[in-house]
Amino acid sequence: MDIVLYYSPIACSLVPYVTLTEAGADFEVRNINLRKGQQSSPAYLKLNPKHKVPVLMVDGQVLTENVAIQLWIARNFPEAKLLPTDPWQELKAISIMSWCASGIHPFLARTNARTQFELDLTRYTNCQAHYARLQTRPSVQQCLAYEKSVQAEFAKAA
Ligand SMILES: N[C@@H](CCC(=O)N[C@@H](CS)C(=O)NCC(=O)O)C(=O)O
Repeated sequence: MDIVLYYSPIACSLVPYVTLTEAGADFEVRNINLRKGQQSSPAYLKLNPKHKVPVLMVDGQVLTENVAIQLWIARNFPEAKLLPTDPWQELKAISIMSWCASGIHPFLARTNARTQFELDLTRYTNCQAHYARLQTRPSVQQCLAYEKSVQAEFAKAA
């Protein structure tokens, strides 16, 4: 299976980067520089007319939207147990992912444009604990290291 992830640093494309890594998938990453508007190039718009990352390409077929991409990864790498096997619990997990995609993400995207995420999270203790747990995952550490390397590469090219 040929898996390609279109990815940008500081963007929600880190989600499939992490889950593909958790799944042990062999995947190629193609970097998109959002600041340079590469998501609006004619070639990229053919892949995703919504001019967004992530895009997952599987054997030449294009899938967009993080929730769908997460479901594809979970279904194709069941041994990674990315989603609960109990049907109701699976739906609960999809419900949370949908809330992240349709509720939280659009808000953060607007906030990011104004303030670069300068949010005070002190009173959100569950959120902070979740963030701390995430930092301990090797897949997340790998993704953050990759993110830094791409940022450095983009800065050099600027
Ligand atoms: N609903 C989409 C949102 C994707 C999205 O908003 N991606 C942002 C980065 S986090 C993007 O590519 N923005 C570039 C643009 O809008 O031109 C998903 O869940 O995959």
